[in-house]
Amino acid sequence: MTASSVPPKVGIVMGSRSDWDTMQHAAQKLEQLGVPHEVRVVSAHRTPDVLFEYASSAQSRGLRAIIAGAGGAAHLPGMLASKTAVPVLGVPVQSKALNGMDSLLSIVQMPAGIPVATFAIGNAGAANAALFAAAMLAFDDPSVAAALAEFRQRQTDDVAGNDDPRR
Ligand code: RP5
Repeated sequence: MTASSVPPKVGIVMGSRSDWDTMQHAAQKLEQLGVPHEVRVVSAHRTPDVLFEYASSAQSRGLRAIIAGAGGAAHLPGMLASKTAVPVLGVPVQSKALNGMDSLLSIVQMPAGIPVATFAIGNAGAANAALFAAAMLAFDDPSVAAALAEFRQRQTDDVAGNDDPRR
């Protein structure tokens, strides 16, 4: 069974199709680790009713984490978090006008009471949000724990095996 043919445990959502270039890095990591996930475009300001429905049904559909990427005035992660108890991991997408500083500050500066875990701007943030979601699931999913451990070991071996930058 592939990760995409079982009920999703992680939702990847983004404010626009234009965010996919960034958010595909989260999907790739979850795919590699065998974490069942879904991908949706849900816009806080263009499709607010879809956002409310997505967030309010997330827990009952079995989602254990939502990775939310948005750029500019990036209110998607905070609005999702306001409507669900499922942990929201925010990814600031690199915007054209302000290089993602706007996205980062919009996501990270949540007032006390509704937390959003915030990751780095861009591709690294998307990949790390997926690794973080997998680490959350790994506590009670031995296959995800094993995949994560293997990924980290491979990464360590790759660096240790190529430690002379001239080669
Ligand atoms: C945000 O506005 C999206 O998350 C995206 O990063 C940004 C630009 O959206 P598009 O104009 O490319 O659809 O809502």
